[in-house]
Amino acid sequence: MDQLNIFNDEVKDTKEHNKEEIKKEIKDLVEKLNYYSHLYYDEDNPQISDYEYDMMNNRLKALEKENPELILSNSPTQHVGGHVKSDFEKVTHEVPLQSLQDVFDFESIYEFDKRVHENGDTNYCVETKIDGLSCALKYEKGILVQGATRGDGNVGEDVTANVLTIKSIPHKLKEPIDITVRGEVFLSSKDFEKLNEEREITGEKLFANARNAAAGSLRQLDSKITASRPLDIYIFNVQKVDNKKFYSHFEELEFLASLGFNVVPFRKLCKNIDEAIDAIKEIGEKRDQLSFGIDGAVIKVDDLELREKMGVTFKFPRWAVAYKYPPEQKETLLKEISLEVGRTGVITPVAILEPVRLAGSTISKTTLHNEDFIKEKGLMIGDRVIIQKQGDVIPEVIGVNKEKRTGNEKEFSMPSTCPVCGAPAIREEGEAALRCTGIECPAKLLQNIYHFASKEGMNIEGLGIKIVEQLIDNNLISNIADIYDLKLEDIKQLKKEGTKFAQNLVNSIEISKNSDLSNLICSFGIRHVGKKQAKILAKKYKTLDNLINASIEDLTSKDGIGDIIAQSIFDFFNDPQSLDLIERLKKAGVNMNSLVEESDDNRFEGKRFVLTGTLQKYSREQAQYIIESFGGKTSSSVSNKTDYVLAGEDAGSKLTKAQELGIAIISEEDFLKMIE
Ligand code: 0OX
Repeated sequence: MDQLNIFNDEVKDTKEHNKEEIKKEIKDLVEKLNYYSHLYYDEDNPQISDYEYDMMNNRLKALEKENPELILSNSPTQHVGGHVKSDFEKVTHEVPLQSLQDVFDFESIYEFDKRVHENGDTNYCVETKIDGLSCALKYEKGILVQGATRGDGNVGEDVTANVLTIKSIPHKLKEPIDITVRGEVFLSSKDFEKLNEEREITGEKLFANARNAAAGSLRQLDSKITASRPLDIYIFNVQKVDNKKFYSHFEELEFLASLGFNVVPFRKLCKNIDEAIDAIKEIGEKRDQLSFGIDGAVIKVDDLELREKMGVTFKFPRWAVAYKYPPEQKETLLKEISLEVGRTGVITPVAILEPVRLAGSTISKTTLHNEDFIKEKGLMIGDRVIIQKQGDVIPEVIGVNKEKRTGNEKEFSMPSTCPVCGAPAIREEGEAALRCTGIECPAKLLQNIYHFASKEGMNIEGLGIKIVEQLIDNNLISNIADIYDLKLEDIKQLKKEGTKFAQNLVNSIEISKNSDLSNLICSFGIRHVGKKQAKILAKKYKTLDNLINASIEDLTSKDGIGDIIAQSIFDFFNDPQSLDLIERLKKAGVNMNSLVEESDDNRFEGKRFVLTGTLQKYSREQAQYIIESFGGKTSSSVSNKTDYVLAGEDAGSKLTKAQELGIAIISEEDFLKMIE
């Protein structure tokens, strides 16, 4: 998706545009915002920064304000943000969890103050806006009975089992009261970095930022995974309380602290808007030293009666706004430019930087994309460069501080040969990328195997980049199919890795043989074929042989598969090397078919499963996939609505709960019969 000029935030003179252009721009913005919102909410995988999202959203709002007749019904401005993922039981919030109106400058804060004073006088409370996942916690007689995500603000997901694993959430309050509170679940910057380091070693996909790591950790169907992540929470609101009346928000926060909650740590009572702005500036200055990430500051009317009077719009409370800081920038030294070779042979220049803290993490390297990018920015080795974090996602070099040049800086040029295998490196016409032409380049092999084993591919847990590197270095694998010849003894001999690790890896290699056809197609790393295209192809062709034999015309007869993708698929399956690989995988016993053949077989329709313990034949994801393909649902916690609990080895508390509630418990064997 191409980049918009989102920083041009003002709608300067819409009259200059003709209506058609505006209509097109609105449509474009709505599509992009909905796409990014889907990635953010459903996939926990943001591709752009909050700042970029907000800027696009602002642009859309401004255009819609000027042209109300062009507002589209699917515009994100027409519905409250957020989605509800179907894997969890739904919870309807008794009191909605509202979201906040964003503002990007102090002028808008003064306007907010003016609106407030049209209704009355008040203090303000300024708080850090913690960058995590909003949740509601419900206590009855002081005992925690339910934890739910915000979802769309009205309906969230029941994550009680997971919330119970968070150490800083009290299970019992200091007073036996009925209360529902709201807070932000988050991971500290340190814990987030540690988690990503561990994931790099085990080969799991890295989280883009701490918020997604927190969301991904809380929205786990297996609460053991949540328990293994050091999630934390800060509480900032009373949603509902029985037999108590508060007059001030600040007083409410103090009461929450007295009940035993961790209350949002930066909270300042301000007498007027200037004090509030000072508090916002203070948070901005301290931002770097906070142990957790923030995505702004919140200003709230402190007087609760005035809040009542001001009320809400259809989307936001009128008595609070969120101030969003511009993205953080830092200057640092460009020490070196190194080269990385990717799966498709693309040679990418990478900036090696003097480490700096930026928006909650330490940055020591970042991509420079390609030769053109380096030229455009005029980068030289030894330069002082300005880096900016594009929305807590990827740090980007945005410019050079040329005034600080000493004359010792060195020009950089891309190589003519691959830095790994020495084969010629070429840049094809019309392409920005430089590619290694070596057929047996070890760097490509490394990345290919890593991709094959990734979650979107064959999901071989434990086969991370470091292990693949060791396996190649020890001559244990020189081809993807060699993975299936690995023996326990081979893995055991790898440095530092114990027997338990080796046994687990052998097990997940074995389980990966039962992956769905869509995973197998995706695992080949065919150019332009990702998870989405692989699913389309698996659904259409049902077996790998059918796909191998498909003509280009047949391939393009399916929505979502265009000419370029079809050609790439066709070329891949007509390459003898690919066919050799497929033959070897077949011999190793790798499944070559769709796990669920009949797409209209809805034998599990209306049935809700809970998975617990370890299965022998299928991974949790595979079992989940099968259930959903047959029209069933899976959820994380056992309740009266659960139809079956599928209990594998070492099943824990969910099994006990199912026994208590008299819910049907099925073994893996029973399940296999049910899906025959
Ligand atoms: C935060 C945070 C979020 C209460 C009513 C509207 C918004 N992420 O830290 N939300 C709120 O306030 C809610 N406060 C916060 N501190």
